[in-house]
Amino acid sequence: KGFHVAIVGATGAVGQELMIVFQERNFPISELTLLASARSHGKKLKYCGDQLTIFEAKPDSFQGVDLAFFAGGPVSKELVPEAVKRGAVAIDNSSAFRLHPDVPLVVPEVNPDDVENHKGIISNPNCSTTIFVVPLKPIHQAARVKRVVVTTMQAVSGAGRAAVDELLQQTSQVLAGEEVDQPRVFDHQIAFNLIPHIDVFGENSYSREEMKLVNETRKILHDPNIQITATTVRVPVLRSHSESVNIETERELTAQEAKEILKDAPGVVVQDDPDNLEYPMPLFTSGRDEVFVGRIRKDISQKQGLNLWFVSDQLRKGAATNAVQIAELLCSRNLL
Ligand code: 11C
Repeated sequence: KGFHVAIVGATGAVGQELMIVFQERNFPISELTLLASARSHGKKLKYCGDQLTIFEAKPDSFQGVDLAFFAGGPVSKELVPEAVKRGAVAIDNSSAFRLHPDVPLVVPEVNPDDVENHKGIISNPNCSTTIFVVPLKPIHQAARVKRVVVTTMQAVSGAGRAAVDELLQQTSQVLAGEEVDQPRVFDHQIAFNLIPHIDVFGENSYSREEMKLVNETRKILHDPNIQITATTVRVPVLRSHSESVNIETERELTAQEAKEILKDAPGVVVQDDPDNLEYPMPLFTSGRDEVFVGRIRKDISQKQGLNLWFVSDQLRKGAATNAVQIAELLCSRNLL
């Protein structure tokens, strides 16, 4: 026996990845309803050998659905409450409800107990936050993290399938010596460039993506005092976000101690042997579910400081895998 599952945003990068992760993890599904915008209504997608028809997502689409996965985007705000009203539990990958006090924001390796009090909605954090907190939590537990300076290098697929096409198209145009088309997804050419701007800027001059790292991390770690400052950068990488992380802890940790802590941490793979050219890179983390950590070293500018490098597939651990892990957690605790 399984659940009647719906995916809202089935045609997008995260929706597609959800379908792969369900199959890989053998998630118990008795019926799968694929929902998307009106544009995709009537199209078909293959799942486990069957051709499934996509329907336009509407409030009544959730009749009889046990578990609704929202891949992200503005549609969540309206349709997540409609799904819950009809008896579904919603796992939402949009930013709409993440900071709401009644909505748990969950990374199963970090704060699994937060699912206990859910009221129908569980939020999946922003991809850069999920990748950030998986290794940060064990260090926080061991030595209390006081302050973090993080710079992200985010793959274009974080902005969806059209962004991937834009990078590929611009790259081939540059290589062919042609004029590059006017960008549609990003504000500037992304091929052979870096853009220090993800999501809109707020009044404090930080972008919304940067403030998500601050506010979501505080909520997940249950620590409103942790000081975080972030710069988020879009890079011409197809898949996997990277993060350069400087941590100041209350108790001093040696690099070796930090390495030992991270080796034992759930969801983390330490890949740190610079002499043999071993460090995490997006080319090799894509398609994997763990957060890879390397370049673990003392911050030579302060005693309580460490520098680290995190890389993880943001469509997997940063989105689809984390959402399915939340669903597995709900099943194992009889919370569905
Ligand atoms: C990106 N992190 O890489 C963004 C995408 O709040 O779920 C996800 C935005 C979010 O562009």
